[in-house]
Amino acid sequence: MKFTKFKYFLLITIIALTSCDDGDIIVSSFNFDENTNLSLCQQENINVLFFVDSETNEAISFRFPDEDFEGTFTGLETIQTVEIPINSNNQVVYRKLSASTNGADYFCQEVPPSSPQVIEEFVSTTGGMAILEIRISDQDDNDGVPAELEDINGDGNLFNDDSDGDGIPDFLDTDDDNDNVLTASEELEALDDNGNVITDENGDVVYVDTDNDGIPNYLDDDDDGDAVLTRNEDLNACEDPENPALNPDNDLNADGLANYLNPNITDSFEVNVVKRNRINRSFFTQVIFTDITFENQNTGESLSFTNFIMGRFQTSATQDLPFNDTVISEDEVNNICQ
Ligand SMILES: [Ca+2]
Ligand SMILES: [Ca+2]
Ligand SMILES: [Ca+2]
Ligand SMILES: [Ca+2]
Repeated sequence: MKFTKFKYFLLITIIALTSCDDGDIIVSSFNFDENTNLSLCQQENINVLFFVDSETNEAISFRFPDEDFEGTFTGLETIQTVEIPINSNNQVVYRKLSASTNGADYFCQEVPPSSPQVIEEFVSTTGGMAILEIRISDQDDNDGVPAELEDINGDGNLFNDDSDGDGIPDFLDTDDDNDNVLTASEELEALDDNGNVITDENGDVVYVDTDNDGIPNYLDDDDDGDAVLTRNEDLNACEDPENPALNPDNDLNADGLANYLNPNITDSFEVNVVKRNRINRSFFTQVIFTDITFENQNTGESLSFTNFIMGRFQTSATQDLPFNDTVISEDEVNNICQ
């Protein structure tokens, strides 16, 4: 038999009532929905998404071997749907337990503990599909420039603005001009003589533009306009050759100003690499099963669902962009001091 998520609570309640006539203690509800907060644990290459309801002592888990499940998050650009067939390797297990348990303790070990006891168990049979819809719920470079102001062409699409052409859109780029001075250190608000923040005709903040070339410093790869790239005004980059600093901001001249902001100092040292672009991203994964059948391990009774929503899994990670081999390696950075 098949029924939708709207009906399964009612139907299982009927089963429960019917079964009680036989003297069985069946109290399952399968009461999970899109807001059920799932956790993930990993054993070797096995992933387990799980949830334990501490009030009803119901536990649901989805075990699936996938060596690179976390890699899905690393390379994710917008949204991705992962489909996993349900079979003897990829199983969904529903359990009613005799007492409460810490889900991580219960699921994240090779052999589940003998206590609490399993009162009732349904295991998925072969057939049907797990659908993991993964999307980015939050990402920002937190560089101090509001995301809407990093929409340089103003078309409402944050992904097609890449001022320095490094493949990382400005709103995710911690160094928007690739000059090795992080935007967070460069996007200084311009102040008038009274110390008030200057705004343009739209009311937007005006940022400091040292060489007055119309390009604010955080988007200008030659901030002082002396024809030496800011990235190469990093004379002390190799003070510690094992750990190149990549920071033009700490090359101060006698007046206390950094060389890259002083057009009278044009000494240069070639630095042909850029800092890593490291940001925090959050992900939201909705876990749904389609055309899935569960079998009661004691009675053999089966339950089928057209759509069974297990819940949602949320995680966040610190990641280096862009997601290809143009990410600067430690070797490349060290080579500038050879
Ligand atoms: Ca940025
Ligand atoms: Ca910069
Ligand atoms: Ca700059
Ligand atoms: Ca310069």
